[in-house]
Amino acid sequence: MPKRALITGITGQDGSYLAELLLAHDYEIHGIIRRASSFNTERLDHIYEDPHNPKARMVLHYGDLSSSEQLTSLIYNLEPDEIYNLGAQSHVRVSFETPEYTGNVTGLGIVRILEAVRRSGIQTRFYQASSSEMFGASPPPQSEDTHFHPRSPYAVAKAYAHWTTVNYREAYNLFLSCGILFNHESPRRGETFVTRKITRALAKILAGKQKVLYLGNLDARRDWGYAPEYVEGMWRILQQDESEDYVLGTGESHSVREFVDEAFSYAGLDWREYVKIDYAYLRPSEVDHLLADASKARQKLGWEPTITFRQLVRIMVDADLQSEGISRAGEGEAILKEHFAEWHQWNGAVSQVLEGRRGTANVG
Ligand code: NDP
Ligand code: GDR
Repeated sequence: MPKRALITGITGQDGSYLAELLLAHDYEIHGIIRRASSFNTERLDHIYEDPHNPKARMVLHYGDLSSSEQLTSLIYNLEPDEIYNLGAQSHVRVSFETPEYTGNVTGLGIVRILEAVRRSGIQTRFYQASSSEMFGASPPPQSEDTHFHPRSPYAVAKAYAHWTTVNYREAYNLFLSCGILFNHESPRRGETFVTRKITRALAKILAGKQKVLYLGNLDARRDWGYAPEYVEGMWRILQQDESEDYVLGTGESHSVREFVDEAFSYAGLDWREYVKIDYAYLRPSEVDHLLADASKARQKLGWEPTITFRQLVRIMVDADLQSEGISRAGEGEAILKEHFAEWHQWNGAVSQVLEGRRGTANVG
């Protein structure tokens, strides 16, 4: 019998990579998607299967983390072997404008799922997408033992969800694990997160469609890794004998300024001629420096990211140049071919998603 997984947030960056990984491991996948007035499944188009096909191994269901009606019935009816809770209002800056909504979805959503798991009595393994943002103002490096000091409504909501997961594990002896993931990026990263905003703007500047890139705080430092490697870490966390929490990150941090510099110089431009500061992008309270100590994951999961900061930038720049129809420098493609021969390939998943933004994988 193939394992059955339920994924919230399947239409997001991580959800789409995780779906690919689990399909490669022969899982049957069920994903929860939100109803929208336009297609919101473009990251899944390349793996979409017609639900009329009885052999389809990926099925999408409408639902929302702000309501338990669909979450509960799916958990009762599907009895998944594994549940990955990746759904969230995940934008930190936006959470200052929508603190109540963010608390409801990113925080309280977990209770809706865990109550269904507890009450149904099913034997499932559960993964919670916790975040390095929970460390906030705690000085680097940050590990599983570092004190949480959240600095945004998003991070407060994630800390609530994290401690709820820990509490349900201790109180009800359930298999519930949290991955405390540091920033991870890819060509599928949402366009308003800073890395993708930079690589996308760079491509548009080269295409003659944009003149200026407006950014906020260039001094913030993040530990940036490559997303497909992180979803593999999520999966490994649920394959362990014991449920525990793990930090995943590269152990190297760079400033936003360094990211801009690396991207623009790779494309042969001087970023100072194009970047301007817009104070609207500053946050009421900022997280200055995140740097992972992922030694526990290295030792217990055998997990270690291989894509470096420089390589990550090249992968993302190449992908955005390609989607603007500009011939790319080509290093990104070579890096991916070398590192991901099996389930994640440049000429399979990544480029198809970039080129085929059609949104055909609807369920209605
Ligand atoms: P994305 O923002 O790309 O994806 C978020 C997903 O959640 C989307 O599928 C989105 O659906 C869905 N979602 C949003 N609101 C709701 C809702 N009310 N009900 C149901 N689903 C909803 O995030 P990532 O893929 O980057 O991240 C995955 C998870 O990991 C998130 O929980 C994020 O907070 C967390 N995380 C991410 C890190 C990163 O660096 N990427 C680091 C640490 C944690 P839709 O497509 O319709 O918007
Ligand atoms: P982050 O990611 O807040 O770390 O959360 P983001 O890319 O939004 O910001 C990183 C840093 O860049 C600075 N910055 C800007 N950010 C954005 N978005 N837009 C700008 O124009 C800009 N200019 C400078 C920010 O101030 C910040 O310091 C991400 C999300 O994926 C979360 O869901 C996840 O939990 C954490 O990473 C780990």
